[in-house]
Amino acid sequence: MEQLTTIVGHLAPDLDCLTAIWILVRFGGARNAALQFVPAGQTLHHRPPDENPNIIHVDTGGGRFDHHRPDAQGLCAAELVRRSVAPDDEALARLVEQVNQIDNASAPRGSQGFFNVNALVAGYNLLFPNRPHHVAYAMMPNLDAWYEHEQRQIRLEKAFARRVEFETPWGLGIALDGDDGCSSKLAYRHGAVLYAYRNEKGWMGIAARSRSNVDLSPVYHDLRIVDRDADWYLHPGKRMLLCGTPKAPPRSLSRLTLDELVRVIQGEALFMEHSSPVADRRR
Ligand SMILES: [Mn+2]
Repeated sequence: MEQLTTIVGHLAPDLDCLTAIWILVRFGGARNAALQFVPAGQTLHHRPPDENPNIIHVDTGGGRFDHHRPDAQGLCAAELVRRSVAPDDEALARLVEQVNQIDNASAPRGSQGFFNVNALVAGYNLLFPNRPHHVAYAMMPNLDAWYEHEQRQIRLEKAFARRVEFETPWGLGIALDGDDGCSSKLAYRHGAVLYAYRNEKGWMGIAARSRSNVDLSPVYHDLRIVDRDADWYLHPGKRMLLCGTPKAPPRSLSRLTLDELVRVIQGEALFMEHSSPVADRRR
């Protein structure tokens, strides 16, 4: 029978404290831990912080998972817990790196007006001022979702190594096969003006940089000829051309390969249809 763990954080828990608790619960085998909250800096029942291995203090009490001590400058409680519990988890490292920047107030400025994860935590503390454990439980699925996001970023970056670069009338195009379909930002950062993808579900899309003069109307026109049964959707802005997204799963998938889509973007659609209609070749 597992000894019940108690995790102790501080009142009005902040992002760092909440992340430290979440890591212990999700990665540290403390799934059924009880949560306690004390005034910041204190410990449970004023005992030494690391006296009982089943009572774990985070972000308070001056113990091993509290960064408010001289030898933990520049760290945060979540980082101390991460190093101890899951040092090799890349997605977690990325998440905690951002928590650390936020906690040490070195987050990039200029986005103060936008709602962010710190504001979310503040909102939960406003909702539950006397129930810090509610704040902690409310943040768990948010941190889970953040972790999923970081995992996908890593998958996208790995997939990006397999990218195909091609010429378009507007500049560099990048095509990517079999990814999660959302690495347009990576492509733009790499200098592309246009990004084409096909994911493992067969959903395809073309996206162009927002500050560009790309007009995908002619590509849409050609797709309606060579890929006429597919559910292509041209966004009113003319810079997005989609056949299947999680928001709008297609009734009818494209029959094109990614290479063929690239050729359509490059204006070779007529040639493709002339030589042998794509739909017939696929059977
Ligand atoms: Mn704190």
